[in-house]
Amino acid sequence: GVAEFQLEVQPERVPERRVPQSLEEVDNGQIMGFGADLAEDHPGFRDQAYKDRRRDIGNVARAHRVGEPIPRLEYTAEELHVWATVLRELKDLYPQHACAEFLRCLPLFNFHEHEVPQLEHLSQILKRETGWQIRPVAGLLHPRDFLNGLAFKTFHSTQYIRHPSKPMYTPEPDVCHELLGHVPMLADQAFCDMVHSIGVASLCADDKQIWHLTKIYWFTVEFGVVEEGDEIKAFGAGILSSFGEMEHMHTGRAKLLPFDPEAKQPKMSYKDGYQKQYYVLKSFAKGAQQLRDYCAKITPPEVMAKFMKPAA
Ligand code: HBI
Ligand code: FE
Repeated sequence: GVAEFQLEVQPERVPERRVPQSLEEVDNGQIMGFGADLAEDHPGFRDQAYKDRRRDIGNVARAHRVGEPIPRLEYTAEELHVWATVLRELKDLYPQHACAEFLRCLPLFNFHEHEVPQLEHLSQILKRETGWQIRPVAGLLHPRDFLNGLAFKTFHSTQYIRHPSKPMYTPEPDVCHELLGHVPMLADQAFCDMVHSIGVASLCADDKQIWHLTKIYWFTVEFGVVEEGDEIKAFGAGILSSFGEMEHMHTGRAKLLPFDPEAKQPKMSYKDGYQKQYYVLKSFAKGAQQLRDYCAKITPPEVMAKFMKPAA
């Protein structure tokens, strides 16, 4: 299956300017997906006050500069209610479905129903635990920019919240998905090492390789599961931030595939319901090693040397 995908990178064909040398050079202003007017299938499409609020919060992200603290956002009572509803629904499912690393890291953030957490506070906890940080972003970033951020140990996070009419659904990342799904895992070092390799691999990737990495990201960071004894537990944010996807995983209806970053990647389901297959990791240490090997194959040695610590 490996030969199906051309993994050999031709560095001279990748324009030098495409490789960011610092986080400042990773563009966080080019948003894809839902623009200010949303779209007919977005729950907030007919709600002008929601659109205005989402745009204002997006502008806070646009104005943010690397190195400055992320501005505090005062959430409204209605927004807090959405956060509380989502947290209440999900937190009872974690002991049964979430992986041990998620359960170990979750209490570090002390999420509770009385307050929507502030990105700056969470970013400081991550810096202390793993050296990662959060950078605010106005919406769905271009995959190249999003993946490049990971090379700088930076997770781009939205700061607005989903529409109150559908607390258990969002067609785009929102603060509930980012904080409940992604942030706890980013306090685990082996998980971070794995994600960092995806980021470094993206730096010199051509567009075809970016698409391959997007799928790798999708089937690990968003929808990955990991072996624990004879069970599988979730670590992907798309599972851990979705009541329905967690139940779906538990039914065992989806096909389980061994994680293989070099294989042609499965089909992503983003408009047609739950995933039809999940990748199963043996462990995060093993996954990190697999991704490091993949990354080394498509990344020039000098870029590897600059961005990766030598293997332990
Ligand atoms: N942008 N803000 C944001 N959040 C994501 O999770 C995200 C993104 N852009 C692209 C993306 N995820 C994935 O499709 C992969 O390209 C990484
Ligand atoms: Fe996500």
